[in-house]
Amino acid sequence: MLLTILRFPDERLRIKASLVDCVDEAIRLLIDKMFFTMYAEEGIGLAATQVNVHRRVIVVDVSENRDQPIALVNPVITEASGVVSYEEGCLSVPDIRSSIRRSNQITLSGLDKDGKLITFEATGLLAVCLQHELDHLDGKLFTDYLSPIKRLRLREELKSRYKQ
Ligand code: K1U
Ligand code: ZN
Repeated sequence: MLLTILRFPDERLRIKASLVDCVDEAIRLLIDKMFFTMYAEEGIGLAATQVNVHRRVIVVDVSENRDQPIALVNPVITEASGVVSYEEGCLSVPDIRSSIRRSNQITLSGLDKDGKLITFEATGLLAVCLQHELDHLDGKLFTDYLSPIKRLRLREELKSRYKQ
């Protein structure tokens, strides 16, 4: 049930995910496995790209009690406003955190587990997490937003870690 999470700098994290044409049993099984993996790894979100499935599926749960799961298929941001900075982490880039600026309020549409179209607004951490997961589906990592100097420092840090 536990899926393997791809780790930076795995090039498969850069693959752009394709649209899901039908929310069938296989997609529902993938969603269940993604939730299991996200909770097991103590994440607040996970994109299918991170588990080497290149389809547009994400799961998130930013609630304190870990009891407000949201699964979205083919998610699209239709409106975005405001700016917020949040210290982000990523299950594909372990032990690295960095402050990233994103929209503070978004409107999102997508299909739920039953293939029903849903639209909702998100603010704060939920908005940040959803944007982070949508980026994964486009092959983008939060480290791509860092300044060249911060990215260089990160590369050095990861290089020394992999040497040990
Ligand atoms: O997509 C992922 O790699 C999961 C990632 C999502 C995320 C975290 C923070 C900001 C934006 C998106 C994580 O869940 S990493 C774990 C983590 O950083 C965290 C865990 C609990 C509360 C807050 C952050
Ligand atoms: Zn991530």
